[in-house]
Formats: sequence, structure tokens, C-alpha cells
Amino acid sequence: GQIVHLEDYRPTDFVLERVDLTFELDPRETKVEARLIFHRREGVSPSAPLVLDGDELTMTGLLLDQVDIPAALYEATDEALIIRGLPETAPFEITITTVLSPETNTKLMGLYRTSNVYCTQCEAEGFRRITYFPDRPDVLAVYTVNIIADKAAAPLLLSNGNYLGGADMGDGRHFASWFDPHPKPSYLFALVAGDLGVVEDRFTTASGREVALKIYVEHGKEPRAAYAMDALKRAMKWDEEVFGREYDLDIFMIVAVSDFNMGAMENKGLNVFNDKYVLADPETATDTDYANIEAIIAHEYFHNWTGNRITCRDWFQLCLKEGLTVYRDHEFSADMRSRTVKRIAEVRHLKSEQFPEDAGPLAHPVRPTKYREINNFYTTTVYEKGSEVTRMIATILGRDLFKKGMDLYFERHDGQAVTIEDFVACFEAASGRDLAQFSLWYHQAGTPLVTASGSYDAGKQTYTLSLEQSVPPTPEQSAKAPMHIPLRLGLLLEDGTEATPTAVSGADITGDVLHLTERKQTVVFSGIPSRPVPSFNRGFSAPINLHFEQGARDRALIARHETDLFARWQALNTMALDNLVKAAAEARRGQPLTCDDALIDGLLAAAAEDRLEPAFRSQVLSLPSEADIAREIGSNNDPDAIQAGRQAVLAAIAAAGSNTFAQLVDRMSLSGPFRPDAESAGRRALRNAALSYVVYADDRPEKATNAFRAANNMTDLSHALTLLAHRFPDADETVDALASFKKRFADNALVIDKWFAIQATIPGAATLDRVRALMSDPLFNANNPNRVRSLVGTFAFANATGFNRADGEGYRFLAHQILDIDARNPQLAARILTSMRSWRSLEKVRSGHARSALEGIAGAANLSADVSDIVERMLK
Ligand code: BAL
Ligand code: ZN
Repeated sequence: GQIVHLEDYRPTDFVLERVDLTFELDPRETKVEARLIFHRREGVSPSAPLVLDGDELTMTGLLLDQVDIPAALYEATDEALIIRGLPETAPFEITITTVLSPETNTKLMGLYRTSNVYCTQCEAEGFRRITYFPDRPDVLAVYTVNIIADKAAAPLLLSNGNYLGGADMGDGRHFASWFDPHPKPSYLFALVAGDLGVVEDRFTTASGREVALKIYVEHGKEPRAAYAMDALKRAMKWDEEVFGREYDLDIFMIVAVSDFNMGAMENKGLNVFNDKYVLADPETATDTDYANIEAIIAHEYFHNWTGNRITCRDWFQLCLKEGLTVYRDHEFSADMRSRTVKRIAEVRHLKSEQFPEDAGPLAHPVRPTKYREINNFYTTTVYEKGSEVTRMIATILGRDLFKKGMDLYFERHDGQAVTIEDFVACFEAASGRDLAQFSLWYHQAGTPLVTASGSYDAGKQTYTLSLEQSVPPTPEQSAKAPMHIPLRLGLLLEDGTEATPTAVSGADITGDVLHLTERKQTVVFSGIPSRPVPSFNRGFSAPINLHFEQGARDRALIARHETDLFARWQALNTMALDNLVKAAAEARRGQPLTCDDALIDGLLAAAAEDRLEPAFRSQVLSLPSEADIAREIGSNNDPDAIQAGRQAVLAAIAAAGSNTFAQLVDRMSLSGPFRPDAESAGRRALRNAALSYVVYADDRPEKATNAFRAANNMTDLSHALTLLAHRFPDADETVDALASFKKRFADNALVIDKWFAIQATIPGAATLDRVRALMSDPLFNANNPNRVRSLVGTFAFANATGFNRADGEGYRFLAHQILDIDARNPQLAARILTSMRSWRSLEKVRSGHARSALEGIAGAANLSADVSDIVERMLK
């Protein structure tokens, strides 16, 4: 693959007016006829050829206005079809016939088969694997799709838009036709054909349109789609109420498939989902699964406006649809559940996934300016940081002006393919604010660091904050300009109330938002009656690192009194992180390990505080992960020391809180039928967090075994199994529990994924051998992305001590796996390889092994563009 540069963007020479596709489906020999109506764009040279994209295509026919095109006038390569001698001004029709083999398409891009179902994945560049096409998001056209297939094998024939009709063909085959009136780019095309069960419902939009809702799943799994259907209806209603967006077709379909590279895909009117994000029932899905289903169903539905009606001009603008749509699904979940708890979960995810990406060799701007393989830019930076940037616009403008800007965006750009500049311009127009400096968030990679120090002058009753910002260098961006950082801030007084300054100088402040815009800024707050305790970055208003020397007493004050509940959690979490970093250093030096009483007191007080919701308290009890600690330390990391330090802190908390935790396990138990709502989930989360400490404090597996036996839902069951496996990996009780779990759920792939993942995350060097053995388990399936992710991916991403073995065996294992996976599914291989993105921050023995493993991958023959792009950037 060649490098594509944003600055090279120019519109196509030919305008595509209409697309008619006919598929004759066959597992090995699907015939696709594409009829494409084009005209030459005004001003384009009459000799300019038509250049269409292709990828691994076999073409069997090529016509211009129904007449064969002579060989001298076209050139078909693996990547392109170039046609010359086309009409100067008149519209013309190109007919292309290609033959595909869905069954052997293991890349899962384009048309492929999954459990005997034909399905497509076209984003970003999969459509060119179906036919030669101007496969880029700024080419919008109206599609008609005809599908012909064996009636017994594929009674169901689906595509985008509205159903036109169909008929029996009398030869064992039948056909169906679909018409999508909304012009769309090819990446939103979808086709599904097969034999599936369906769950049906209806939704009436605010303006009275009746929409048929259908969720297709494997036969027998229909009851497990009920929650997804409920989430869909709630999402449709919410988008009307909050963003004023209505659905625009007569039918909305979701198809769940078991082999899928992504989580889900927002094809117009026909979303295709990884079944992991559709199927749920209490016996097999955890509370996290339910929450993910709700969020992803909503996310894909919300794309109908942010992505489909208004799409991206080019793939550099991916965050235009993804960052915005993630922001929308975050807001939806916040309204459906607890806003504070949702925000905590978002920030945890951002810090554990996006911050490391932004601090390592794969760092890139939210709106990149070049790429080699676009599949590698579906990143947490584009998605999660992109969402945070949208959130900051809302924070800076305030709710009403943000809404005005969004309304303008929908009004101005409906039906267009646009850029981040177009998006930002809407908020500038709506608010009259200049967002030029703010836009650096799209262009400068790296997590900004804000360093703060404060001094109180009792005589003058002033508090002076000195703030300094810097953005670390990232690949190809060494020098950075200061950013506009909207920092929400409170000044707490000793009695827990909040100071209200009589005047502020040195920064613009709106409400509690301090606008940090200079490299260095000194802000003076007047009328402060006593030394205040600053609480920075309330609600995580800006995705930054913040350094401020703050004692445990001050953090405890915030944890007790902040009106912003997120900031309470943040104070305790920061306190915990400081302790864990210290404990890791002690472990590394072989010193006795310590844990501050202030941390223990703060955690236990919050855990026992009944006025706080259980889900919040469970978040307080869940300590920063080993990866979080490594990120905080930043360099020369020793995962074994980090783990030893963390375990010492856990043990200290478990011992000091044994009564509190035992009581919580009792008091948070639920009776009655399982309910997946946020409140019940919160009680389960707190109970399980407490149970973890109870088990941690005990040398024997009885309590975890009892919890395993007593569990009547997957949240509790998988938690108990995790406790057993992680704390007592070789105990008979664990062996028995793993065997009984496997036997009970052998037919349920999504649950078996959990069985693999739980074992892949058992801490310690011995797990690598376990993972190797599991790869030979009959239930392991190297062709199924979910299964590969659950074992290989989970091991590499989420097992710090197992994967980062000091002898480098973990890296060599992964390198071998990556090459193996790459031969079938490059996208999956490249994604799993990003687990090594922080290799340079390891101590030198490990980073040496990691480098050799990466060099081994880089030097292998026949690497895909996906993997070679990642490995080369990682080694640069
Ligand atoms: N567009 C790819 C899947 C998603 O972000 O919704
Ligand atoms: Zn999306």
C-alpha cells in the first residue's frame, strides 16, 4: 500500500449518478453485475480516464452502454480499472461483471460467508472487493440491489433501504430487490442472505412515520435479542428528543453474525453486528455485556445521521463521524444509566487505551494527515479522543449553543460528505466564537500535560494558580503550539464548601470552566477566605494529564465534599495511583511494601457510604490496573514489580476492610428475578468488588467456590470463576470450576470466549504455556475473530506479567501468532499487534526482546499492508 496524503485530496473526475447491482449468490462463484451511470465532471479534460478501485477481483465482463469495451481502451490491474475513450459530456453506463468466492474470503472484508450466511463488510475499503468502483466516501449514489439465491439455502435476502419486491424463479432460486433512496457512499452498502430467525417490533417516529424493526439472529437465539430491540427503541426515541433526529426509512434491520472484524457496522438501514453486541440473557451475558449492547446498538443507530446522512469527505475525516457518534452514544448511556458512573467508565477506558496510544509510536492526530492502511486508523484516538474533543466543544459553548451548532450542522450539511473544518465552522457560526486554537485538538497528537502549582496569600485573601501546559512530541510532530484547554475547576474550603471568588484575573472563566490558552498562565482568585483545595478537571473536562502536588489530606477533602461526584472518584483514584506507583518502586528495590492509611480510610469510607450509589462505590474499590500504573511510571517498567506492589496494596486494603467487605457482600445481594438495569448492575458490581477483597484476604478457595456455586447469572458466575482462576490457578476447585463452566456452555460461543479470556488473564509467567495448550483445545477456532481475540488478544492486551515475561517468550509467541493470523485476516492481526504499542516503556531486557520480536515480524515474507504499517511505525 502507498501512503495517502490529506493534501492530495481532489474530487473525482466523474460523477456517479446511479448504481444497480445484481448478485447471483454462490458460495464459491458469486456473480456480481454492477451497472454504474457516470458523467464527466464539468471542467475535467475530455481525455481523462475513469479510474476505479479494485482489490483481488476477477472481472469477466466490461461494457460501455451495453457494448463490449475493446481491450485497447481499458486496463485492469489488481488495484484499479482504468477506462479511456469515454463520452465528453453525456452520461454513460459502465457494466462490470465480477466473480467472487465468499466462502474463501477469510479477510472478512467485502462479501464473505459466516455460518452459512452471506454477509458484507465494506468500511473502509471493502466494496472494491465486490466490484471495481470509485470506492471513496465522497462518492454518493442511489443504489438498487437485486439478489438472486437458492431459496432453501437463503430464504432471506436483504440489502439497504426499502424492500421493492421479489419472486420465486421456478428453478429453486428466488430473488429480492431493494432500493435505497438516500444517496450513500459505497462503504455503507450491505447485503445479507441466508436462513435466520427474526425478532420484530415497530417504532412510530415523532412525525408519525411507521418503522418496522427487525433483528435477525441464528434460529433459536431470538429470545436473546430482546434486550437489543429494547435498546434500539430507546435510542430512536432519545435521538428524537435530544438531537431532534428522526429515522428516515420504512424499515430498520440489524443482523447478528458470529464472524466479524469490528464490533458492528452502520450500513444504511441494515446494520450488521458482531453477535457479541446483540445477544444477551441473564444466564449468558454479564452486566458489562448488557451495557455494551445498549451503547453499540445506539452508536450504530446514531450513525444514521452522523455518518450516513452526513458523511466524511475522505478517510482523514473519520473522526467526523466516529468521534461525534461516540460522544452521542456516551450521552445516551449517561441518560439511560448513572451519568457519573458512565463518565468514570469512559475516563478509565480513555486513560487505559487512548493515553498509551497517544504516548507511544502509534500516536497520531484525531484528524490524521496521512495513512498507509486506513483500517489501522479505527483507533481509540479517532474514536475516544475524538469524542472528548466533541465534548470539549459542548463544554466551551454550553448546552444551548452546542445544540444550536449541531442543528446548523444537520441543516447545512445533510446529504453531503464533509470535513472537520465544516463541522467546527458550524459551532463558530452558532456561537460567534473563534475555535481556531481549539481546533489544534484535531491536529496535534499527544496527551497535553498541565502542571499546576498554587499559593495562598492570607493577608490579601488571594489564591494564585500557576498553570503551564505542554504537549509531548509524537511521531513527526516534535514541536507543539499551546492548546485551548477547558479546565473545569472548583476551590474547596476546609469545611468542604466551595469558595466563590469575588474576582478572577489571568484567564477567562465561564461558570467553573477555566480557559487555559497560553503556554504559561497565572490566574489570581480574589476573595478567598482561607487556603483553598483546588479540584482540577471536574468531569474530566479535558483529556489531559495533570500534575499538581496535592497531599492525601487535601485529596481526602475532595473525596468527601466535592459536589462533582466524578471529581470525588478522581481524587481517590489519583491517591490510589500514587500509592501503587510507590509500592511498585518499593517492590523493585526489594523494600517492604507500604500502603498509606489515608488511602485505605478514603476507600473504605466511600465503600461504606450508603448515600453514594453502589456502582460508584464499586468504581472506587476497583484500583488502577497494572497497565495504568505502568503508564503513570512512564518508562523503564518492570511489570513484575508493578504487580507485586499492586498486590501488596490490595492485601492491605483487604485486611483493613475485612468487616466492611463482608458486610457489603451480604447487604448487596439481590433477590428476585435477574434485572439488567443500571441499579441492579451497580449492586452486583459493588458486591463483586467486595467479594474480590474477601477472597483476596483468604488463603483458601472456599469463598470463591461458594460464590461460583451460588451464582445465578453470568455476571456473578464469571466473576467467581475469575477469582478462582486468578487467585488459585492450580487448585482442584479451579480445575473443576473451569471444567464445569466449559461443559455447561460448550454450545454458546460468546460464553466460551469468556472461558478463554479468564484463563488468558491469569497473572504470571506460567500462563503462556496455558495459552499455548488452550490453542489446541477443540473449542479454539483460529478463523473466528472473537475467539482469537478472546485468547491471543486478551493475553497480549490484558495480561501484563504473563505476556511481558522477562525471557521474552510472550513476545515471540505473539509474533508467531501475528504471522499466522495475518495470512488469513490482516485486519485482525494488525489490531492484536497494537498490544505491543508501549514496548519502549519497558525496562531494557524486556524491551530488547520486544524489539527482536517486532523485527522478526517486520522481516517476514508476505506481510499484509495492515501488519507492515503497524510494525514499521512501532519500530521507527
Ligand atoms: N464504522 C465502523 C463501526 C462503527 O464505528 O460504528
Ligand atoms: Zn462508529
